[in-house]
Amino acid sequence: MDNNRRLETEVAADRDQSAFGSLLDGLDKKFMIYKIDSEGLILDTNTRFLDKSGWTPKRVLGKPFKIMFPDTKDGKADLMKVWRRLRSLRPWQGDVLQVTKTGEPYWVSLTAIPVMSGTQHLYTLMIEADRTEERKLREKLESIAYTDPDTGLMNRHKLTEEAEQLIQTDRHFTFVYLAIENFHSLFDPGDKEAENRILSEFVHSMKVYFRNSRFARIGMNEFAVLTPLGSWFAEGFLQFLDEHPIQSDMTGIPVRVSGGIAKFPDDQQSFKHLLSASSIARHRAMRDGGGLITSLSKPEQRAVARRLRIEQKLPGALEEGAIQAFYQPQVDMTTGRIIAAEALVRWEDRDLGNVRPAELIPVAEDAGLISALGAHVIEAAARQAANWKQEGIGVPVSCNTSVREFRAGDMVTKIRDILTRTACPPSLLELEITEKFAFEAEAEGELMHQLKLLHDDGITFALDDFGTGYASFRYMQTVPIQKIKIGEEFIASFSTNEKVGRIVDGLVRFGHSLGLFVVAEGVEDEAVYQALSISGCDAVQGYHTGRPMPADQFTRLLREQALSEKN
Ligand code: G
Ligand code: G
Ligand code: MN
Repeated sequence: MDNNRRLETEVAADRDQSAFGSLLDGLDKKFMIYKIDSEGLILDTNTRFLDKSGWTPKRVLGKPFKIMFPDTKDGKADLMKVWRRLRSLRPWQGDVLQVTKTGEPYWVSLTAIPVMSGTQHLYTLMIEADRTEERKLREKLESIAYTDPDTGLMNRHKLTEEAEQLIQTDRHFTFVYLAIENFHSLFDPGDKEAENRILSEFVHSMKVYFRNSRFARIGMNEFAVLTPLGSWFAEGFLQFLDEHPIQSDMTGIPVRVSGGIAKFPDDQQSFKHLLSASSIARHRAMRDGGGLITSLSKPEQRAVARRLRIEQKLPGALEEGAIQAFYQPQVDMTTGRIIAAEALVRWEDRDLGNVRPAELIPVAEDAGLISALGAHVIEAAARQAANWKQEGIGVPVSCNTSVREFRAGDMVTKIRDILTRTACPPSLLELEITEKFAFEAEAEGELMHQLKLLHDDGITFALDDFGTGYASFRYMQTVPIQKIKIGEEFIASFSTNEKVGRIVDGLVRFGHSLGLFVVAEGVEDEAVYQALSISGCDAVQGYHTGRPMPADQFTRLLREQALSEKN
């Protein structure tokens, strides 16, 4: 650097100094401040910094600022983060742990600002606010948030984090779900002391048996163990409990334990899956009489994994329009005309393959997605019905519903919105409800109210799977139904089983006596068709008269029908 240039920088530095002067005065009162040069050496400090850090100016000036960071892995990582940023002359802000001269840790919120004069780096200002109290409070809150107060074990929240950490670092482990089945019969209700004694004894047994493992309490009487030990070892815990019964007041306590095991990564590959698979195994163990720790078979493990994959992919599939409605014709027995289309949900996924409704609907219900799924199908069906009407080949569409969609509360608004949006008249929409649904609606004013409102709008209702549910017909008087659909369970053995034949005859007559339209479902061949015809059944739906099919195929059928009627 020539003389002129040096002079320029010094002048700039002076100007800078004075500009900062008053600003620094203000900061000085509130913050710990020091300056470092471009090598990271400490140039200057204020008094607050010296008070907190325990350094004297004589000792600290000229030392590398890395002395402020603890000599630990985290400390070094923090230091590197800050330093890398400052070396590229960009400011850094964040919370870091610092140490005093004698090694006492304290938290600060650090703002590090490289001060420039033009392109020249003058120094870096390190401004720190003490965060130790906040940190202490936060750590205390975290420990409360992470531990079960009765046992001191981790809670479910912390367990999730721990397990996910193991999974991320690809560490093999066994997930053991344990439950004391007879927990509540082991002490008098309200005897908190006895309850805690039993808990602590049980926890002690777990800790003695499962070495090098992590334990969590995940329910009143439920625990989880993350252990590197194998499943055969986990199963042995029951024998250990037999041989070393847990004690209270010198007497053995007859705990009955059941459990489920799932291994990472052999059985399941995520925490949710491990929890689900082990919980299902545990419930089955309990159902089979308890006193058993067991795991699911390979096919069952796969079923759990598939179920959760369905749950995970469903929202995306709904958004992308991967879920469609297929349509199956209902055919009038006297005229042979298609008089309605039942909309049936279909989902073909690249990984999952064909997700059948029987699989999909229960998952959607459990995952709280049934309303979204139902609305999606109803909207597609209503739009289709409006199109057919426009073309002059209109038939009503019939949509399946789940009682949970109505329990969500806004079903009426939702359906009205759909009909408005799709320009589908209410008379072209039929909703199928199950007997179970009708039975519950009869007792629940809120459900009944919704059915009535929709019925008043002109929407019709069909009772699906009739005869297979509840042998209670009281709802027939109050629930607004216009149609019954006799379930395929009956129809399948109709022509071969005389008793079933008489039941179907009876169901048809029963329906007619109430003035209802009767449809038979699952009609697969001519013999059944003929027998139903003799019974006086009004319409059929089944493979014999048409399988569920995509909309365009159904449209062709309707066009052909319209053509043949013109001729
Ligand atoms: O098409 P499939 O036979 O696989 O249908 C099985 C079951 O799924 C049937 O009982 C049918 O009522 C139900 N289902 C089909 N589509 C829907 C739908 O969109 N919503 C609801 N809630 N159930 C449906
Ligand atoms: O429960 P619900 O009635 O909504 O179920 C109708 C289901 O029955 C449809 O999913 C359809 O796939 C199926 N289905 C339709 N026709 C036949 C048939 O002729 N035989 C059998 N086994 N199933 C049928
Ligand atoms: Mn149906």
